[in-house]
Amino acid sequence: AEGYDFQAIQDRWLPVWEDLKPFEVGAGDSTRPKKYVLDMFPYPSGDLHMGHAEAFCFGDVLARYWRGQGYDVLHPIGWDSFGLPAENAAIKRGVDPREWTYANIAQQKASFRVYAPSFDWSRVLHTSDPEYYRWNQWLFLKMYEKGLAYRKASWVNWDPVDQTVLANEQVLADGTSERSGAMVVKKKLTQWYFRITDYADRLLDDLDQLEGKWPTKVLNMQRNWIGRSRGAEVEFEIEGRDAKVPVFTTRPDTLHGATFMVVAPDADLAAELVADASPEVRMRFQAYLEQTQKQTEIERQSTEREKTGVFLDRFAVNPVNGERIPVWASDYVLADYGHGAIMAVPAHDQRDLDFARKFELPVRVVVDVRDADGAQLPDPAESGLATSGEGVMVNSGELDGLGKLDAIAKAIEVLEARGTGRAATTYRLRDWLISRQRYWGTPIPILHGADGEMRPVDTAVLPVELPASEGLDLKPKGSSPLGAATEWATVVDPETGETWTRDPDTMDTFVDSSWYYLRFLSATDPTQAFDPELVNSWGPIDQYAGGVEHAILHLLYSRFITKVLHDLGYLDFEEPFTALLNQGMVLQDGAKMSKSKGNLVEFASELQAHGADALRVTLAFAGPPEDDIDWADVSVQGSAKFLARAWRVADDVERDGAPLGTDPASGDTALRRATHHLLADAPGLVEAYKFNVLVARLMEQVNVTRKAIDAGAGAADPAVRESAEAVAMILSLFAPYAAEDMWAKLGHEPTVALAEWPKADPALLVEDEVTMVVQVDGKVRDRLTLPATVSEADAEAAARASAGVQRAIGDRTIVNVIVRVPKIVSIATKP
Ligand code: ANZ
Repeated sequence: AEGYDFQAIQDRWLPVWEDLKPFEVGAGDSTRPKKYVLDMFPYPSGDLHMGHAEAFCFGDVLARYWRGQGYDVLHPIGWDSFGLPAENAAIKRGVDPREWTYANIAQQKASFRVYAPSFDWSRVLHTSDPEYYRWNQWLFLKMYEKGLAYRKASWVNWDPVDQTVLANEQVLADGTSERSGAMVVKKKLTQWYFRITDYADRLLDDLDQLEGKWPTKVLNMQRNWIGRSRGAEVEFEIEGRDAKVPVFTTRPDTLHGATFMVVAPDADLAAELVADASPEVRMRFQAYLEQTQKQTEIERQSTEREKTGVFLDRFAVNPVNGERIPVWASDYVLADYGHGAIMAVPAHDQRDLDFARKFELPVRVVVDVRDADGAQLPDPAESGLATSGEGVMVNSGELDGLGKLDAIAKAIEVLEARGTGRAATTYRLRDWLISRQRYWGTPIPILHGADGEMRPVDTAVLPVELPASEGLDLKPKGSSPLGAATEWATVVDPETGETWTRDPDTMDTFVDSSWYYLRFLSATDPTQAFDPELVNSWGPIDQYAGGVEHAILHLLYSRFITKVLHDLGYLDFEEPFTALLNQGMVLQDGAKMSKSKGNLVEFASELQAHGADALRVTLAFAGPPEDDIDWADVSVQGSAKFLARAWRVADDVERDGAPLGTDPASGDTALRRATHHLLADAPGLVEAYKFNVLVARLMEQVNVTRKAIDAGAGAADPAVRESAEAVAMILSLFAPYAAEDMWAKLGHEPTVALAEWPKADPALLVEDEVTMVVQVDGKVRDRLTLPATVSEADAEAAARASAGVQRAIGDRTIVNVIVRVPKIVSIATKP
């Protein structure tokens, strides 16, 4: 027989699997329990890379595992194929984004086939197919109908390089675009939004259900992103203005200490307040506004920067004490948080104090804050340190003497009684900006009338197909290229003869990926987005796997859309992803791999050189899946050697082993124990994502099996066959080709992937050896190490033979022996 040859094995099994299609799940009429295992679908930006190799390896381990446990497993694959990179690449190379995209998809598909994740290939979807994005449009119209999709003019994040609007989530902490790296600026545009803020509470509260099933880090990132703040809304009268101005505060208890008001320069309110001011004030304000617009949100919130601002020459009235307080504009107040205006309490808020000291505004202490020794903290006006801690209220009328929580409750009560405020909650979360001024996306199915009227496209005529890119200038310019596709954009109503214009914008691709997991249940259904019955029987996703880069955006949007579809009556469940595994990154020499750094490990060449199995085993063995893997530290050759060793065990059994179906009971007990311990431990290891530990256990098992072959009756021992079968089944999670070949050598039909794992025999799991105590007349005289299965007679004999016991008995006569195997032997004597 030849040795282990990964290439020959791949060539042998790939066609068999393609023929068998073992991972296609049927119409759902099986009575077996179901698991839905999903890997975040790839973006077709080229061939697959090592990051894909890792992510899809882990997702596949889980999918294959559940099949081995007797589940029907749905494990589909699709492509997230709309989006900017396709368009940018197309612009650069002058090719059609469609062609570029589908060529990449074809390449990735070909690589996947060899890499062999256990996908159900009958359900493939591409979000850029009209058959898919038609349902994005359907979803949009459902949201529009419910008032959850709306248009508004607002300041948006503008990427001056890509010339497109970005969601807040796409602006990095340093104020640059996640896509182009350009410094993001603000621009006022009319855009489409999804009203995700209506769902803020549910999106936050339901995270508690995912505790222990999602990484804690991701749960916290979601919580911070939603950023719920509880407090009050307080209405301030502004002299010379009819409507009162609301502010949001988390500290209504400090209202008596509010000595001025600050408005965001870029809030509409600021412009309105200076409209009738002197030319000098207006000019100063205008200059300040322009300066503000150059700052990023991060810079504006920085506590390091010296405070700046302009007095608006207006006064507000503090509703609790009637005091007249000046109104300023400053960039540390953000236009789109709370109400874009604040009551400033300099004694107890550091930003306000810095501002008050800079512009010489009054500071009034209203909370008596003390240090640990009970000493009063220094006056903030002098120390420059605001006292934000807890204390007892002072200078605050009816609040005096109260502690923080009581004072907050009382303040809200007073405000409510006077009709000048109420309890309120604010969120950091903003509505989801979904329109993009780019070509390669889902057209927004809205028509605009000459008079500005909007009208949804009739769902019966969906999809609104993207026009061909030919003849369109795809270069970013701030308005969608689709606007120039005149023929496409112009729609004449056949009944009225009126002319309507199509909305030229396309949807954020996060819309596409927010519900794709539902489409896999009905991937080819031309009549509906998804079949609610199928979705409810398979969903929610039992196991989701993918990169931590999606910890906020994609997961939040999917959770939101799931809740919307639940509310619309389509889904029984409200959370899409029951469990989440985030894999680490594949690095090289401690750094992220990239072409420009020259440290790129090409997936295709690794696959070519080592084969799918060795790559997958290497990725699984490298460490806990959540950790980063440094490709410089791993040994693919080591994995290949292990696979060869495992394969040779089956090869030996094929030649000289016990025949298929031999009862293993007569086999070597030590080897059987090892096998059954492995079978017993494997499920827990997979479910705890300890894939590396399980691979190590497989290595151990192969070693003890080899030793048993060398030392004992060769491969003929039925315990060797039993071990080889267990190894093949468990190894199939990591090395499907080698495992299949072993399975065939062991006399089984393909495929090992559908073989149900045997349960461990509890009798073989008990400890091999135990410590038995021997007492003489109630005193412990010896401790003996004996097999756990020792017989009563053998136990008694061993006890009597013990030197310590014999010494204790001496010349006395034994009158009684009580044997309780395997724990104790108790001997009674008399003189
Ligand atoms: C008075 C006050 C007194 C405040 C005090 C804090 C401490 P979080 O917790 O982040 O929600 N604020 C409100 N709207 C703002 C805006 N648009 N831009 C900048 N700051 C704004 O913060 C809420 C607090 O941030 C609010 O409570 C308000 O200042 C400020 F001792 O009101 B506070």
